[in-house]
Amino acid sequence: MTKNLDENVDTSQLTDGFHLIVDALKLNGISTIYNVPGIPITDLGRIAQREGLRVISFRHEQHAGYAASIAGFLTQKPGIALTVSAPGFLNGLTALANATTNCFPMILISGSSEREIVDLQQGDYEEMDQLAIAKPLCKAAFRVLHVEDIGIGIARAIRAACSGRPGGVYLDFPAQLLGQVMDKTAGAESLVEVIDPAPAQIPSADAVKRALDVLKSAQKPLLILGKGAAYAQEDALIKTFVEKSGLPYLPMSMAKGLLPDDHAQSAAAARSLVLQEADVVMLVGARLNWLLSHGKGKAWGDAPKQFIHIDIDPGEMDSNRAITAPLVGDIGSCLNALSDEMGKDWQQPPAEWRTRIADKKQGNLEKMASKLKSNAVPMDYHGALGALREVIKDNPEIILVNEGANTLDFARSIIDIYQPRHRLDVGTWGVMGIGQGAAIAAAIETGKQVLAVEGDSAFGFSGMEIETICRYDLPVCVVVFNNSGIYRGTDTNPAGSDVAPTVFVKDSRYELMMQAFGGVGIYATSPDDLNRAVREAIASGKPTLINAIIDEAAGTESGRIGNLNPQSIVMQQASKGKKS
Ligand code: OXT
Ligand code: ADP
Ligand code: MG
Repeated sequence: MTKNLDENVDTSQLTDGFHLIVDALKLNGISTIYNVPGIPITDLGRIAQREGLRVISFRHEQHAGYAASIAGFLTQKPGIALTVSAPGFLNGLTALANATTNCFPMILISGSSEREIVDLQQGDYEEMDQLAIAKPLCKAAFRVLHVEDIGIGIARAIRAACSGRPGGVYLDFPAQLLGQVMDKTAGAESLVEVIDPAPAQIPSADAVKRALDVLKSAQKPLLILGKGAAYAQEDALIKTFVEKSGLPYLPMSMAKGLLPDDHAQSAAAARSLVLQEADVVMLVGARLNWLLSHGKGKAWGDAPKQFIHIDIDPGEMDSNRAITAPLVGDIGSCLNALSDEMGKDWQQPPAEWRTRIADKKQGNLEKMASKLKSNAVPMDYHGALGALREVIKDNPEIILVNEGANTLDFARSIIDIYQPRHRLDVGTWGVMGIGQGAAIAAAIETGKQVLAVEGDSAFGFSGMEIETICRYDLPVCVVVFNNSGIYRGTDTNPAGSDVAPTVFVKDSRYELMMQAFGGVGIYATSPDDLNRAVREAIASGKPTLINAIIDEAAGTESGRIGNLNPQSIVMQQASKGKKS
């Protein structure tokens, strides 16, 4: 069926790899491609744009990849990243692996070099066995060699990305494939529209009963909502379940806003207490990984616990702790089944437990409220974030993007989120560099105003993408928390003239970067300045970068996860010696 180019062929009856890829994506409801052009995929981007897809070109593939993964998280459709071969592919691979780790559906499409030359390792242009390299880093990886298989290849990629636990998929399109031609009608017939890419997974009746029995036995129940719950887009059902059950809940960072953070049942401001004292913990779309201290140790206290775990992936059960009541299925089906079974005899959690949480919460909220009033100049984290907290409170439809160490950890507890999927952050890997990619995808996919709050180090990983923000004139306001360094700007080097490894150029004028591309750049030294500048950015919707000057000494090493830095007796003795 595949035809070679021939001057005498009637080309009006032919199609080619380029067009079939675009047609297959369109047939499956894909509307945007995040890419960096170059050999061999430049024309693919051009044709996609001509055929009505939105093609957003980045300055670096990693950020196109992060954008695609966030598009996947926000829409439940695989975000598409498109890269050139070897180096472009490798640049995109970090984002693909990150998408898989975070359970976001994404497809990385890369052009690749000639198979015959690559396999004989004869030194082709950008030679690399990309399929083999991608395989261990993603959920599935496919290569298409024949133009008539493009439809099936894209269908397999979509299904693999979206079904079960979502993740990243690699799709390898050798350059030759793009130029292959075939009969137009046969080409159209070869395309596949994926029906029901994420089929419901209904939990067994036994599992539902078991979970409910355990939940009913609880004296101190706790619900933990993770970003899987945010991804599931069962917002109304989750809210109804939480309110009907009366369970206190903890939102993981990207589940904030699933219910508004000021909800009476939120136990976020009593986190340590509820983790330590709960006797039954029900996890909904959250893993017992490092972010939850693996469900054991000091953070979880000594009280014996039973776990109920709702997850679409059966392999997640018992991964860190024994799960008394595994409930395997999609969140919608599981919560519907639980709600049906709860019936009229459901009892609210004991009043004593609810009061204990409310008291602890009140204390922490009051402590926080007084710190947020800080008007210090240079700003501390509470003063600066207190200003941003008010902006989000007044504009709850804004999507917050957040990365950094102190900038991340303080913002997570200070800035309340009021709507589902309105907080995007560093996710399961704590990865720096998601900032601009996530902001761009959020603006493109939702059309909403985005506020990206980033440490100065975090910003640096994707800083050049502010040109992308300006080029597409996106309503993104980036606030760089400038403390002249990673964690702090105060480290010194006792041994030489180089600056300490964590310190940056002092008094950096990040706002001028935005001005260089025609956006608005503002220098802000006080919470009032910051408040005013962000509100102006929102009112104008213009690309804006605010350089927010933060006290160099205000942060702590690694934010709230300093305990994860390796310790040694030798280091401790050395630092004791230094102090004495
Ligand atoms: O209950 P207690 O009393 O304990 O109190 C808790 C809550 O109850 C309370 N709370 C509240 N009180 C009042 N009101 C409200 N509303 C409220 N809400 C909560 O507050 C406390 C704390 O609550 P929280 O935050 O919920 O709980 P906790 O204990 O912190 O939670 C634990 C965790 C683990 C869930 C949480 O800490 C978490 O999610 N952490 C994520 C941390 C993370 O991912 N960090 C990023 C990585 S750090 C590091 O690796 C960095 N690098 C290296 C690097 C990376 N990452 N990537 C790449 C590609 N290359 C290199 C780098 C380079 S960070 C970094 C740059 C840093 O420098 P920047 O300049 O960017 O940033 P700055 O630090 O600002 O300079
Ligand atoms: P967090 O970091 O917020 O704790 P995780 O990324 O660790 O969240 O966990 C998300 C979990 O949600 C994953 O284990 C994933 O399998 C699960 N998940 C994703 N989508 C669904 C869904 N529709 N139904 C059930 N579980 C889901
Ligand atoms: Mg910093």
